Amino acid sequence: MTTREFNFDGIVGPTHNYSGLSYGNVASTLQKNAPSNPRAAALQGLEKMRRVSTLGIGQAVLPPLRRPCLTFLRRVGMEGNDRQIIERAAATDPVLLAAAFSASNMWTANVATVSPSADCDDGRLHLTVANLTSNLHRSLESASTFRIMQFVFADERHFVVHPPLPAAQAFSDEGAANHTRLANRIDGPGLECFVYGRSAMRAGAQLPHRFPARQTLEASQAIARLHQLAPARTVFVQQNPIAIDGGVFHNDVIAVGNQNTLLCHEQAFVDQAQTLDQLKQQFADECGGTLCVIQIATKSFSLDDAVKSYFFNSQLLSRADGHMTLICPIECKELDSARFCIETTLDGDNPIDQVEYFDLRQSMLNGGGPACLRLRVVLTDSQQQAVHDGILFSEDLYQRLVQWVNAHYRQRLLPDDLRDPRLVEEVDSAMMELTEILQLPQDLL
Ligand code: SUG
Repeated sequence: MTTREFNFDGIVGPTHNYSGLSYGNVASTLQKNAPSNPRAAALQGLEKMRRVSTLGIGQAVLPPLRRPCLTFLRRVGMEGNDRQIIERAAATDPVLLAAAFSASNMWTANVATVSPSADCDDGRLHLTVANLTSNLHRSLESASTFRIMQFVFADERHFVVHPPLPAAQAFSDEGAANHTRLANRIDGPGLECFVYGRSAMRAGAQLPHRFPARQTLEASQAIARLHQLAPARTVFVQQNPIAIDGGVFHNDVIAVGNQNTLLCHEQAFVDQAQTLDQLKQQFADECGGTLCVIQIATKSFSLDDAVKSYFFNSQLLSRADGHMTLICPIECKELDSARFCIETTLDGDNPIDQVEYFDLRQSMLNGGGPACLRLRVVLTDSQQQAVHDGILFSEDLYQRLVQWVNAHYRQRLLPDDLRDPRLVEEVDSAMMELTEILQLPQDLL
């Protein structure tokens, strides 16, 4: 074994539903109150993990969080026993109930930012759990995620797990969805590119008018300090506010990078030409070699189509032969302009020579494509041994999880069903069994 990229995918939770909770996320808003199929959602995610693991990429799973989050409902004044709390929340404020039930930690690209040990001054891998303060339902993830990450990456000789940044607007952080690591060699030092939507303290920056900018510059800078990154190998780039207003609520909806390749839309960044030149120069100076930038022009692929198809939310993976595969959502196959982009990318002079399509519609309808469902973690040989091994993907784990999903998950769920007391019982028994399958302590979930 050598240094490898692992993809930690979130197992979609049994309460996956469409409550329209994410303003600025077009799919989430359009899908509000439609029925979801949690079983199909979880199986679609597992299918993708299975395929990725056969491409030679490391694959691991992260568990769903126990829902509803009753501690939250109690903190906002819903009193009584568990059942009464749910009834009260349903009667007084169903949005709070939906937040408490959300399965949103399935999008693990948002749960943390990870810097591999080759980039960090102390030679350990650093991981900062995201506070996700931009949306109420997502902010409820961070405390539990922190405990899970501390358990999974427990060995302090190899890993440093930082708690979420202070839960203030100035430090609003959405994790790896706004962070790309570029490197010439996977085990060499990389260029860490942080993309922010706004600055909390600096006046004068261009801002979106319609939708909120979730990531702040101050959060990204704090993470770079915590991770002990060398300033020469760290870049802070502003996301184009026009893109945010067009529904690009995270940078990974408009750009994806892998090793020496960056694939992005023409409208991804502020001062794009200058930004890309700077990235190329720093890459050459700090990583050695040439950064291959594939820029897709607006005239052949509109911002709207990028958001509709989620082409840039594809996973870009290096295979053992040195070439790269794109794992695209099936929606890309169904849109002429996206297909055209894929064909020209495959034909171009760049490392990408293969594409595979996946049906992830259940997640896509809430604004989460292939790349949203995974957190990338580059692990050295000895770090791989140190990670909790109950979550490492194998054919056996896949089979057990499929069986578990089929036994416990509903095939239809409406936001209105969240008040059904039987749902809580179903989730509890599912989570109990999952802790056994993944060899996790019972009180972790
Ligand atoms: O934060 N959707 C998620 C989607 C996250 C996608 N992640 C990345 N781009 N990396 C979000 O907006 C919808 C929940 C609802 O409406 O029920 C939601 O949270």
